[in-house]
Amino acid sequence: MLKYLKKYWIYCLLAPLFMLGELTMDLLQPDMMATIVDEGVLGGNLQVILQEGLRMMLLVLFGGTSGVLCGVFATFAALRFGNDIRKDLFARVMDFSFEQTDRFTTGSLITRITNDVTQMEQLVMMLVRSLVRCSVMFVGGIIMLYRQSPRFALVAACGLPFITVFVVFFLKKVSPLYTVIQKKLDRLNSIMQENIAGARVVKAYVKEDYELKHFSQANDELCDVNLRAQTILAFMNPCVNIVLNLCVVGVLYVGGYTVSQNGGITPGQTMAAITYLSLILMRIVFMANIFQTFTRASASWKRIKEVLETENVQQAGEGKQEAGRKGEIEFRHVSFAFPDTPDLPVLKDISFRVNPGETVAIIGSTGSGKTSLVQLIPRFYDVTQGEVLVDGVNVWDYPMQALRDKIGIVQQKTELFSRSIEENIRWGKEEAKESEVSRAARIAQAEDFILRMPEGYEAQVAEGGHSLSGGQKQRISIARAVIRDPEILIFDDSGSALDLKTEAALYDALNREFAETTKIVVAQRIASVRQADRILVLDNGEIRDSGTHEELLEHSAVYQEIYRSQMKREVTA
Ligand code: TTP
Ligand code: MG
Repeated sequence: MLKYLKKYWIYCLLAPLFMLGELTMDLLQPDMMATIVDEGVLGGNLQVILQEGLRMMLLVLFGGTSGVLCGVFATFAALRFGNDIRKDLFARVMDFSFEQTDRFTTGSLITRITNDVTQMEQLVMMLVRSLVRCSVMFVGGIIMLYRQSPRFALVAACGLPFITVFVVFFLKKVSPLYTVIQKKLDRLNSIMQENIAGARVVKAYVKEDYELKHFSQANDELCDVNLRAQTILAFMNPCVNIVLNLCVVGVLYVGGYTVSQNGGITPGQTMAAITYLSLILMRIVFMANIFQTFTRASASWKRIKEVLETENVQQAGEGKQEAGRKGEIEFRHVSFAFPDTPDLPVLKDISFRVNPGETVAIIGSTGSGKTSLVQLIPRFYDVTQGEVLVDGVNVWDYPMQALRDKIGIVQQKTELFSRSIEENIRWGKEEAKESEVSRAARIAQAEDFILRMPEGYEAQVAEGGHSLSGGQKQRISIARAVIRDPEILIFDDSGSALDLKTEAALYDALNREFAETTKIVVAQRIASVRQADRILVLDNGEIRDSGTHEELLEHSAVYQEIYRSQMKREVTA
């Protein structure tokens, strides 16, 4: 945490310094008031009233200005500090592997980047403002009270232990609740995020009430814990007030008695003593608030640190990759299970080789492991056994960027950003010229529909790509991949939302323009794979057969079955 504060040390220093100016005003004012009352009002000396009044006004001006400056510097330090942490958190999250993002959950990561950082900002604000203010006021108040009379200080000394006991008691009860509150907030954010992103599904199934119940339950749980914490704290203030008022009675008694006995205490001093007394005792309550903020922030800091200290589990290599462009892929006895289900193998002993420039298709029923298999090539996940080689080098030995630069992958689930169509395509290669963008769109069979739109390439894509059809989204993400002109192109069911004619035109264009590029085409339809140089038939995580369309039709039972079922469907249709 200090690492983040160090950059703003000057503000962290200036804020408390100006705070001292504000404190001087708060501490001297009651004393001046005592002089005005004793010498001016009771002594009938107008001169003293005017003189002290003027001094008091100047003091207020000085104190007020200091207060404003203190606030400005403290806010600056706190917000800049939070800003830096948020940036680092986001960068770290961007660096996470798929497995790590899954483990933290999206909702929790959002809470950590927003709410937890806000708690830390409040802590900094409090450290540079309230902590200094509280401690100086407390000590200064005692000194000033003692100056009025040591007897008053004795009264304060009697009240202090009681207030401390109350405050410690309540804080002990409330502190553990803050960790619970953050967990509940995580859950609420997860539900909200899922439901807002999936609003169309919720509506399609008319599940608004069902999801509202789900949300309300999480919301109520959060509210309940918050209420529990606030109720405990609500008891603290009356208890402190009772002690405080008893002390005020004590001061009045001591003051009144001594004044009546002419014992050296004036009415003005008694009045000032009451102000100082509240000042001192209320500091304990403020200290309790500081402690609360501290407890909340330390729970938040733990969660922030957890993210900041999580290194990407995937250790990348240091550049042993061969120079030159080839595009060769080899799987050697690869087995794979997802990290959260290690006992459930998704791929079993997969071995195959794709030569540079070859087009290999992977076909198989849903859930057979096609997506899992292609995700191992750019290291979205790591193999459990065996090895994956790209251009003869184990993918583990590549620096991550070098490996991913070689590959253009169109994932099964299309993710577009809420920017213009052009920006979405250019996302694959920022420095691409306009001609490259339109070439990529042409190859992806997207140009026609883009130019038909009134705004063409400038048309904005709505959040989640909702303003586009499934097939349009697929084609834009294909354009985004091909614009990179990679050595290897992977299409994970990327033609599934295209009609057969458009899909055929897409593969024709790819074969024409990317003849040298290695292509892996994952598909469910025979029509999408029959042109491939080789087809791998995946069944329940294993490669059953491989060969050309004709070869497979001859000797692969699984392929024949897929072929028959699709032919039958086409005939009946
Ligand atoms: P996939 O590899 O996604 O199967 P697939 O691509 O062949 O299926 P589809 O044609 O429908 O796209 O999944 C293989 C198995 O792995 C499946 O049982 C689900 C499981 N799985 C996970 O456990 N976690 C994941 O993140 C994914 C993608 C799959
Ligand atoms: Mg899939």
